[in-house]
Amino acid sequence: MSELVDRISLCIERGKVNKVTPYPPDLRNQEGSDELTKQALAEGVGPEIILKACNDGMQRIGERFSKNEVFVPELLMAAKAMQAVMVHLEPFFKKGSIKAKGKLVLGTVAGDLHDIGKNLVRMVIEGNGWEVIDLGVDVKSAKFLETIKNTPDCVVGLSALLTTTMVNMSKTVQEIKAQFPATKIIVGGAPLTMETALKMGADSYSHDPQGAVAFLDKISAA
Ligand code: B1M
Repeated sequence: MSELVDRISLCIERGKVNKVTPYPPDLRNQEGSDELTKQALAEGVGPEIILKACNDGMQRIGERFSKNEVFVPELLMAAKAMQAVMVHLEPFFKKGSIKAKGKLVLGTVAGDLHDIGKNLVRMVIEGNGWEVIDLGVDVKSAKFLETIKNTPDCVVGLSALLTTTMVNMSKTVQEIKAQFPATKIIVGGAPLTMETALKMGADSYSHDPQGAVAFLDKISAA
């Protein structure tokens, strides 16, 4: 079983999506993250274990990218392999209650195209009974402001993966707080900390989806 999980992790790192994709050439005709995830779930491997293996694979490809051993195309293939896994994991995260506890307006901030983490956050939050309005990636402040205007009492979640887009996140937080001071904002993403989050004016920060759920549930209980 652990061999299967290790193979999924390797598929993420190497960007192997499924058996028919020719990339990477040395894994040609071998099963990819798609088939292996299906098989692992059928054999009773928990979705959290699969997710952890994927994150480890992402971590390794990220480190190799930092060392200039791989480049953007390899990152893109890793992202594709991860998306193939998420299709299978989504139903497990989405098993939630029926009546929504509240609404979260979620998006990756302007200039930032990373959405794997944001999509995971969405799945876990939806699975915990919140309705999520997902604005996607590269979301400008104006789009957040317009959506908040049309969604009274919503909470806002912002994601950023780049050090450079933290500036845009900060700008978005400030613009939201200027127009809608009562709107609660939670931010997340690898380059952030609670300190940077509070400094930009957000109400909270979480380094994982579960922390975001805890924050939202505290708001809905208040
Ligand atoms: Co890029 N990338 N990337 N990338 N990429 C990183 C982030 C990087 C750390 C790689 C590295 O150098 N080691 C680096 C950023 C360095 C920095 O600024 N600190 C980097 C870079 C530099 C870039 C480009 C600039 C490369 C270039 O073009 N030269 C470029 C920027 C494009 C842009 O956005 N404008 C770029 C592009 C890409 C791809 C498009 C190829 C692809 C993304 C595809 C996609 O998302 N659809 C990509 C990928 C795949 C990565 C890595 C390898 C993996 C990211 C990921 O999906 N992780 C990444 C290296 C790494 O992270 N190890 C890297 C898995 C995911 C589950 O984790 O996203 O952290 P994460 O989400 C977590 C938490 O952060 C948290 O919960 C999630 C689930 O646990 N979280 C929240 C996230 N949002 C939250 C919100 C919350 C709460 C928690 O509340 C609202």
